[in-house]
Amino acid sequence: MNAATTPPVQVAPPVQEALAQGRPVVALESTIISHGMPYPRNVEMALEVEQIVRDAGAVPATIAVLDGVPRVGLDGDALELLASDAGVSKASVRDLPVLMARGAHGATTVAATMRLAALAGIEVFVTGGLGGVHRGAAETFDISADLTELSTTAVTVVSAGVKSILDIGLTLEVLETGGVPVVVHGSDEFPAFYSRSSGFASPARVDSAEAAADVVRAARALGLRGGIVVANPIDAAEEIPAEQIGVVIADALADLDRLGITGKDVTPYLLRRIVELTDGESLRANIALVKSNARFGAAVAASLAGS
Ligand code: PSU
Ligand code: MN
Repeated sequence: MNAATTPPVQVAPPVQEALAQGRPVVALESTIISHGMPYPRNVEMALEVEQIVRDAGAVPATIAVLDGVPRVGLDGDALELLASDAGVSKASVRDLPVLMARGAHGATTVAATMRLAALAGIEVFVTGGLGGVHRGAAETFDISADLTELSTTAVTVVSAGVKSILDIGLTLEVLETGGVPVVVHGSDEFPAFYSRSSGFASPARVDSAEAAADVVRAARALGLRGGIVVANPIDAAEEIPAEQIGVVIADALADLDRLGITGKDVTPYLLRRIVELTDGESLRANIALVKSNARFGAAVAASLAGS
C-alpha cells in the first residue's frame, strides 16, 4: 500500500457530507485569525464569517494545522485556540511538512490554505487580502508563496485585492506570468484592500457571482492548472481613502529596516502596526471587507455547485 496516495487531511463531517452531495463549500484561512487581527476580534470575526457563509447556503471550512494534522473544517474550540494561543505559527506551504512532522499547530496562509483546500476537493476560498510582491523585492526577493500557489493550484480565491504594503503593479505582473486569471467584481480598477482604488486597471471585470462562476467553469473546461483571483472591492461606505491609508502604510514600512524585520514576519508586523497607527480604523475596514467577501464567495460557490 502506498500511503502517499491518501492525503493526510482531516475533513470535518459537515464539510465531507456537503462535498459528497455536491453542495457549496467555502474554504477560509487561519493566518488572518492568528497573525492578522488582535484577540478577541479575530475569533469573533472568524465565527461571524462562518455564519455569513452558512446564511448564504454554503458550508464553511476553516483550515489550519492542529497537533500536526491538516484540518479542513474547525469547531469553535479550535477557532478560539488559533485566535489566542501564541504557539500557533504562521504556515505557508513549505511549513506544512515541518509542522506535521513535529505535531505542531500552524495557521495557514493563502498559499497553504489553497493547497489543503484542493486536497479536500474544495474549489472556492474566501480571504481578506492576498500576499504578493513586496515593495523592494528587486533587492529582498520577498515575493509571497501565495503567488506561486495561485499559478499551480486550481482554487478560486476571493479577496479584496492586495494591500499597498505590497507593490500592486508587480504583483499583477507576476499573476499574469503565472497564467492566473484576475477578475474584479463590479469595478474597472483592481482594489487595494482598504481602498476601492489602486491606480491599476482591473484585468477583467465581472458584475455578478454568476459571471465570476462562468470564468471558473471555463478555466475548469480548459483544464487550467492554476487558480483564479476574484477581487471584490471593499464597500464604498467602509473604505479608507488611498491617500489616508497611504501615509500610515509608508510609516509602517519605514519601521522594517529600522527594526530589522524580514521574511515571514513582515506581513504580520505591518498589519499589526497599521491597526495601531489608525487607532483600530483599519481593523474595522478589514473585518467589513472579509464579511463582504464571504457573502460574494458563498454566492460564487453556490453558482458553481448548481452547475
Ligand atoms: N494580507 C492581509 N491580511 C493577512 C495576510 C495578508 O491583508 O492576514 C496573510 C495571508 O494569510 C497571506 C499571508 O497569505 O499574510 C502572506 O504572507 P507572506 O507575505 O509572508 O507570504
Ligand atoms: Mn515573504
